[in-house]
Amino acid sequence: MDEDLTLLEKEALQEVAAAETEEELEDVRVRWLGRKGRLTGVLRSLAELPAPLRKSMGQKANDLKRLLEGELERRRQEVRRQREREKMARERVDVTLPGVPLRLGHRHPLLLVLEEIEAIFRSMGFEVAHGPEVETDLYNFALLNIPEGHPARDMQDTFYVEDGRWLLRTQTSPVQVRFMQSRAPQLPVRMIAPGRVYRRDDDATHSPMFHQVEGLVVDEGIHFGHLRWTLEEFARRMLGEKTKIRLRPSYFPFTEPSAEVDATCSVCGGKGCATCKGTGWLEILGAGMVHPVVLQNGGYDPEKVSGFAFGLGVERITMIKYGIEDLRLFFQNDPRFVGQF
Ligand code: 2NM
Repeated sequence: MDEDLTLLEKEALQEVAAAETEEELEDVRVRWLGRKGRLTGVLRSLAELPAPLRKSMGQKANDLKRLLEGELERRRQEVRRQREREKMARERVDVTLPGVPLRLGHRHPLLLVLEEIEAIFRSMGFEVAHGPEVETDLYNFALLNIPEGHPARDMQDTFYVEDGRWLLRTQTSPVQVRFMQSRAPQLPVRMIAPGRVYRRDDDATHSPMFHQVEGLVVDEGIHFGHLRWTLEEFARRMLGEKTKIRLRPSYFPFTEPSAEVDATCSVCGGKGCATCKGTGWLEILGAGMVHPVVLQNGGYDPEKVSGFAFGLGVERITMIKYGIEDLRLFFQNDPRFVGQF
């Protein structure tokens, strides 16, 4: 029986050492220590032995049981570590390889320039106000002194919505009327109204939707000199400090007098080139002294206050600033174009 236990120990330990997986180890455990296991059988049969032999055999058999349990556990951990090492080797990654480049998002050139325009006017004390893109005839036209029958009101030029009570604003000046009405009679008013506007135009130089910034200053004693300085300062900050402006007489229903404002060409510096068609000048915006009727519609007394206003196209300013020749590039959103700014 002594001899038997030594043989059993050898055999059991060999099986443990030969097991390559946790499943195989579990099979070994069941085969030896399970309910019908070989060592379990030995321990059970001790009861039939005479007392002195039972004691020494019992001792040895129990020692073997503990040894086997210990070896099973040791081998289980060994197998588990081995499997982990194999997995690591299999899944090895070279962390020094270059990563997959992320394509970062960026501002659209129009937004970039719009933000620049806003920053320039904010620094001069202007507020930035927004308003609805779907407007009424009253705010888009009537209150701005644009009479019934004016060509701008034509179906050919304006997008009307439903029965003609609503329209897509053709300019952001309705925002300025709303702003004056909400402020009057407080002074001063210094604000710009940026946003999308809509006109029934579509060719190489006109888009049915484009972006405008209109500005408005109202206070006691505002005169044409304030307009001129403000717009020259804007042109210098936007297009370069050497930029000069010139004003040509013009007509808008909501201003009197009115002017078209040109800046010295930022491509040739005023010498004359293809961009400015040899003139040295580029038209950048329209402006004028706010018409008394418009001030009145805004809630201000034109006998006591005066104001100037201007309107510019963000697409146009962006094309001048970056030398972009085709307006349609802004709306095609080709990443090769919009990613350059
Ligand atoms: C322009 C040109 C001239 C203008 C006028 C007003 C308002 F609301 F005060 F009457 N806002 N914007 C204005 C004046 C706009 O765009 C070329």
